[in-house]
Amino acid sequence: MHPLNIVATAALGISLAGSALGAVAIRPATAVAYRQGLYRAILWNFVPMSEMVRGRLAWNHQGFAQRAGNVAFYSTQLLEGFTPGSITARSEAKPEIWRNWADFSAKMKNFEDASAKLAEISRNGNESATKQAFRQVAMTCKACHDHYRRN
Ligand code: ASC
Repeated sequence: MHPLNIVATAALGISLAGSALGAVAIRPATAVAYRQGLYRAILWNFVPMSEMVRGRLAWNHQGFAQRAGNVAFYSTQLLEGFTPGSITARSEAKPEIWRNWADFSAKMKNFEDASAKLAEISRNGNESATKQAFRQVAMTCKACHDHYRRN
């Protein structure tokens, strides 16, 4: 394929995936790679926050707030990556996600809301309030993983 055609195809895929017409054929492997990329980016930011909360890394209020903002931003982009039935050998997603979509998306919303709250609270710089809000976010991670992630 001509390189410009590849660019055009990619642009079309992105614009349609972002629209309400989610029926466009996105390969499962593409969706899995997209959401795993986001989860890795979230983890990249989450681990240093976790280390600060546990006192294993020096408390850095600005660094924490920056990472919390990153997680809040990424969190809002996860759900669209769960295109219907997109499971591959690499995926840790369980089919229960699509059988319980209302519950899954509500749990995802809890993660988004808790992350937004953490980003806001951490900007204010109160260490104990930030730690408390971080634990709330971690619980929303776990709530989903317990039901909808393999392993
Ligand atoms: C992590 C991680 C998760 C969450 C979860 C919070 O660091 O990899 O999946 O935190 O364990 O309970």
